[in-house]
Amino acid sequence: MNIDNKRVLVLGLGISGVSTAKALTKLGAKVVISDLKTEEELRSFLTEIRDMNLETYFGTNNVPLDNIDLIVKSPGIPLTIDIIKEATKRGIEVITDLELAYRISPDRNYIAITGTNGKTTTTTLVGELFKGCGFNTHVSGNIGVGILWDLVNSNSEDVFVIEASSFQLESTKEFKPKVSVILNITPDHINWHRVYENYINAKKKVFINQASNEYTILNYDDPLLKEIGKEVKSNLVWFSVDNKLSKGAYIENGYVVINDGKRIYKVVKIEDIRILGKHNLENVLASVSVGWIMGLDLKLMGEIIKNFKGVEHRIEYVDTIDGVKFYNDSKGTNPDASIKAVLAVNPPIILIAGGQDKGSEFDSLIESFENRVKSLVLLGETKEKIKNTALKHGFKNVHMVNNMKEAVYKSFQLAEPGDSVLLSPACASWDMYSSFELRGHDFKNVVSSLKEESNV
Ligand code: UMA
Repeated sequence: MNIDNKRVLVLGLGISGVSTAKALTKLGAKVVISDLKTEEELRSFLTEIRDMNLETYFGTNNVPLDNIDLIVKSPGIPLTIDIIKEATKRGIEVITDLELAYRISPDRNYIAITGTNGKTTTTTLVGELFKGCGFNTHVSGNIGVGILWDLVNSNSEDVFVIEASSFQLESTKEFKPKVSVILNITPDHINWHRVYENYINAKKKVFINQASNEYTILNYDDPLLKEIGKEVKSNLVWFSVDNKLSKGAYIENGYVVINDGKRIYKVVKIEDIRILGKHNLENVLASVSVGWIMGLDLKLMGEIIKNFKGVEHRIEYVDTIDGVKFYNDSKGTNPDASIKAVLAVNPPIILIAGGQDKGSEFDSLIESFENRVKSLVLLGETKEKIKNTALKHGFKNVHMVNNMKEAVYKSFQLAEPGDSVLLSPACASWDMYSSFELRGHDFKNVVSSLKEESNV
């Protein structure tokens, strides 16, 4: 796609908007920017693009659409807002940066990883595998600086490991990676996608355009993905924690192995893997499958996996105070992610949960408590909803708090030596914070002040 001299509206000036505006300017497009936030609120983002000659609309998304050739929207902006509806009526295309990256350079080594949970850990680990095996690698998409700025500063043989969110995938049309991965699918972002089916369809777009010279990697243990596998037209590769496969990645005699259909290769011993929980084994199996398909050295991959300590805000060990261990799983932004954290951390657990209401149900989370979670400390918009679900299931040890400081102090008061305090909200952060990262940092800061106070 030739973008030179095209008039492109970049809707939303967050991380992806800045990356898109910079890349489009470099490619010779005439860039128009719009964001609902004011210039003052966008100051930190504007410093990055201040020397560029851009037409700007702040505090509004009402931009005159005459002469706009294309709209690239921030992934989180819903397709239902007025300007997008008007653009669609006029036949102006609305896409996300992921689609634009593909259209500008369709022949790149794109590896796109999606799923409800585990995306960031898997994307990061796959990035480490390629880097460790000597490839010039860009880890981008839902993490990093935005794919377009990476793309315009890359070489044709570079590898792009992309964390693809359902928001990004929803607005793709032609996008087609060399390798796609879906880790798992459970209900999430229902408030944005309106119904679960739309969310599933967005995820399927990661492989839907792929053909016989490309690869799709799916989780054999996920019943929905087993069904979805029937729709795959590229080379389908399965991975499984629970089953032995005639071809693919799985667990055998305490090792992660690859079966290429003729021989079985040991990659890494399970006890040498540092990231906790069964879900992380799935992430390792998916990562190993990508590496195998792309011809990476299996032994070297094993060494890299042994050294991989995981990602911040994903069941991240924070500290121990008076024998109580604290874990930050702020990225546990849906019930399924939090169930995985509850199953991974050592019980007895005091769970801190609650946040923005995405339309999720919390029954399965409460059911996962069994003998693992002893107390539930709740904050945020969903605290009443989660409390009512807990009581319905007969779980009565529930404590309501107003902020992170109260949550951490209350949890510490409820804990005994040997217990684990786990922040895994099962909800988005956007009711109290601008990102899950800030929520996780707040948790870690409060834990650190608690430690200082208890050492006095
Ligand atoms: N805005 C408008 N009009 C609207 C709505 C929003 O102008 O109607 C503006 C907002 O004021 C804001 C901008 O659009 O200034 C968009 O900001 P954003 O934070 O939504 O987007 P980015 O900063 O570009 O971040 C996005 C991803 N955010 C979302 O998908 C919501 C980031 O994922 C991603 O890291 C970044 O692009 C780089 O690619 C975050 C996320 O939470 C981590 N993702 C969700 C998740 O992981 O569950 C999908």
